Amino acid sequence: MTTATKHSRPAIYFAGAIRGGRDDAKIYASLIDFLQGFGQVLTSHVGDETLLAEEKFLSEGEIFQRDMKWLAQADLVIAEVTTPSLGVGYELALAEKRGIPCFCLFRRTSGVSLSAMIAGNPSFTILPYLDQVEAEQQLVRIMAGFADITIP
Ligand code: 6K6
Repeated sequence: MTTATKHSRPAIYFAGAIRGGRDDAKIYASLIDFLQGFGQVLTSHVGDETLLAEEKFLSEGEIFQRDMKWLAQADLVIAEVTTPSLGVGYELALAEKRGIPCFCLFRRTSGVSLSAMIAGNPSFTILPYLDQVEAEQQLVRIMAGFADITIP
């Protein structure tokens, strides 16, 4: 388990595919909802199913600058990596370089072959899961390392 400074509301950068594909948007939303019980999710819009329609209100440069500002504030990154995404890969690489702990949720029955650049990177903790219940069990264990909570 990663040793980290514990906060009452750790800042969580949740990463999930946007232009990489929105098939898992509902899953992201459920995971974000759950994580909000443990800390502040800086990127809750990643689970918003209307996100792509709203993109026109921000330039790509503004989206990039805003996300980079949030990443700099993050205590940890939790990425759902089942749907491959260039943006998520970029965020993970940057977080790794900055020493921010990264956890990658991966749906093990998806039939997707996870990139070796993620699966083979010892800096990333891969969290395989089947469904929301299993993902939540994984997340409780992770968040216990960052938030002032007691696991029953
Ligand atoms: C809606 C309203 C404002 O901006 C939007 C849409 N675009 C994005 N908004 C926020 N974060 C984004 C946006 N596009 C990509 N990202 C970041 O890259 C997110 O933090 C995701 O984790 C990741 C997704 O990358 P792609 O390559 O799948 O788009």
